Parts: sequence; C-alpha cells; structure tokens
Amino acid sequence: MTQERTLILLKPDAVKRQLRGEIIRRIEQKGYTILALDQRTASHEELTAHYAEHEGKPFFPPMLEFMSSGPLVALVVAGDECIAGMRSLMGATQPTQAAPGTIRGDLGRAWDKPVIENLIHGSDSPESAAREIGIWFPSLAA
Ligand code: RTP
Ligand code: MG
Repeated sequence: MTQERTLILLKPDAVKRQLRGEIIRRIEQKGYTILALDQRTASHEELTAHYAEHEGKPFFPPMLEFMSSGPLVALVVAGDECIAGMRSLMGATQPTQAAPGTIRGDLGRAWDKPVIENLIHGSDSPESAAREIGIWFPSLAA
C-alpha cells in the first residue's frame, strides 16, 4: 500500500458541460478520498506555474486562454497509488484515443480546437503532485 496525494483539475470544459458531478462520482466510486475541493477562475500566475513545462510550445497560449475561460475545480485526491490510478481513470490525453470506460474516452469530445480540451488534469508523478498541490493549495503543501 502506497498512500499518495494527487492534484486534479476539472477543466473549464467540464464545468461548462455540467460534468463535475459525473467526474467526482467516478473518483469517489473508485474509493479515493477528496481532501480539498475549490472552484475558482484560475489566475495567470497559477496557470503559468502549473504548465511551466509546456512554456514555448505552440499550444501554450491557447491553453492558457482555454484554462482561464471560466471557472475550474481544483481538488486534492488521496488514495492507494492514486497518482497512476487517476491517470488510468482519466484515459489518454487525446479524447479520440482514450479508451471507453475512461473519463476522457466516455465524456471527452474535443476536436477542431486550437488546444486539446480534455476535461481533467491529473499529476503525472509524486514530484509533480507535490509541486502542483503547492501551487493550487499552498496550505496543504508537504
Ligand atoms: P494533463 O497534464 O492536463 O493531465 O494532460 P496530459 O498529461 O495527458 O497531457 P500533457 O502532455 O501534460 O499536456 C497538458 C495539456 O495540454 C493540452 N495539450 N494540448 N497539441 C495540443 O493541442 C495539446 N497538447 C497538450 C491538453 O489539455 C493537455 O491535457
Ligand atoms: Mg501532463
């Protein structure tokens, strides 16, 4: 058993499409615990820090625009190996390639957009999770 914490974002497309409940239901049914949850419109500072690894890529400007186009929901999720577990629940980055049964595979429907709109973000490693929790929930930083 490896108890982990991961940072999840329900992106603005998930909020606009009223999919918050459906996505949170899947997270809770998996048995993960929600330690923190906050809906807000992300600041430029939060987004540039969060996506620092993608700075300079062609999709970076449209991504910032998309991610600040409306409120998102930030969560800290805890559970046994939940970093990889959440990535499995989410499915592949590109909704058209995400397997049926996954959040992006079942619910994602982005095409013809300047940036991939795929409903949800999840940290990709323990290091990323610690860094991202520090950005979105400084009071919970380890
Ligand atoms: P995330 O970080 O959001 O959990 O997604 P990910 O690991 O599956 O994908 P990553 O490569 O880290 O990319 C971060 C987010 O940037 C947007 N993206 N758009 N070519 C594109 O249009 C493109 N490439 C990446 C997506 O929203 C992706 O989730
Ligand atoms: Mg990523």
